[in-house]
Amino acid sequence: FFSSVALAPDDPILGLTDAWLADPRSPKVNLGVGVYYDADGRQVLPESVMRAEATLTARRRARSYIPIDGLPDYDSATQRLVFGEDCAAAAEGRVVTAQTLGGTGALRVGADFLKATLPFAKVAISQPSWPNHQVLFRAAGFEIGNYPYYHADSHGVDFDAMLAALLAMDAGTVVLLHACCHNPTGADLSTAQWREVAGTVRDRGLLPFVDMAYQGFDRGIAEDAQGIAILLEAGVENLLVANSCSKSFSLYGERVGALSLVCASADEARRVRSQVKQTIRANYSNPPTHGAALVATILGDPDLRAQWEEEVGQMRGRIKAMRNGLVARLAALGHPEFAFINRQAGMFTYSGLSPAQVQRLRDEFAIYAVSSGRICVSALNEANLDYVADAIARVAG
Ligand code: PLP
Ligand code: TYF
Repeated sequence: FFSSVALAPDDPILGLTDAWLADPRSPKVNLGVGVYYDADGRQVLPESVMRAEATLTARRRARSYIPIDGLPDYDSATQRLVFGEDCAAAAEGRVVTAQTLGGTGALRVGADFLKATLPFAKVAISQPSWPNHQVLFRAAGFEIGNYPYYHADSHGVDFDAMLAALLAMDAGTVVLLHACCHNPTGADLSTAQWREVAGTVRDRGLLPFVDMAYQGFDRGIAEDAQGIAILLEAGVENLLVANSCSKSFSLYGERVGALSLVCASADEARRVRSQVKQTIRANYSNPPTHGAALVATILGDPDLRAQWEEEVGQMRGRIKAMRNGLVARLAALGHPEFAFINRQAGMFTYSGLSPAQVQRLRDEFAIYAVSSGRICVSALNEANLDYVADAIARVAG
């Protein structure tokens, strides 16, 4: 039965970790996958998460099934995290939030819901984007197009080209936007640019789907969600948000995220929720308990929440310090042209290195990066910064 099954390619990012693990050389550095590492190169278990864990353990909860759309406390706390405390749409009962299996699950449930609701819609994704965006929307059955986003020379957003593309899209096109910390480029829209995008999306009748996987990693919790608030202020009637707690709570493997859908009325929201639940039911029935319970515990306790925000701030600060460190070392090695790295937001730098240069980093220095030139800055630390900067300077010529 399976004799004709072809070998599928490895995930272009997760596959790098396997190759790095199998590499016997020392030193070796994994700058591939977007995971936060601390100053000692270790993944972190935030203190706030550990304290929430202790609270949950003491409660000795039975692990019953939870609702199809997730833990109510988690859903409401996440909704406030994503939309802010004073969101009119939320107060009017127009926002549906459903716990999902990470941000990926939110994107897929959202894509399945959209395919069932708007079967002929096109989907537009930034060029470039996280490769899984294509994978997920294609798997849901969509035809996918790209809109120009990145300007290689300025290392920023090619805003004129992006806006022209939005203006040329068919009404009803689903436009995937990164809320902050654009993956892979680290180039984000400014507040003024968000306002223009919001007005254009509204006037052209486009449907925004905002992916927020790095809330808190650029400027702060509310600041990084500004695009969502701006879209709503502009009067965009419908909007989807996929948010992830993987990075911000360091809960990667617990698979915690949420899909939120802004609707035109509370009645519409009731109907939309019923369909989202149908989609979830047909996939995995209901989500897991533990990660969402941790997040709900943290967000529901002012003390834990303050500690968590502080811990996110520390991660953000360390990444910025590593950007600075890399830029300074490269400048000292005769490469001041990498100064743009300090202007990029989030976990990644889109270094501009070619696939051949990335291959040299791997072959000659056991440094693994994504072939697009994307480097995970949070994998840098004082112990490997000189080594990495020196290798980049060598391959950059
Ligand atoms: N969206 C983007 C842009 C990401 O970089 C990631 C990274 O993991 C995700 C979504 C998915 O997050 P999760 O790991 O929570 O599924
Ligand atoms: O872009 C990244 O590195 C993260 C992690 O299939 C990731 O978003 C990468 C690939 C993938 C799932 C998660």
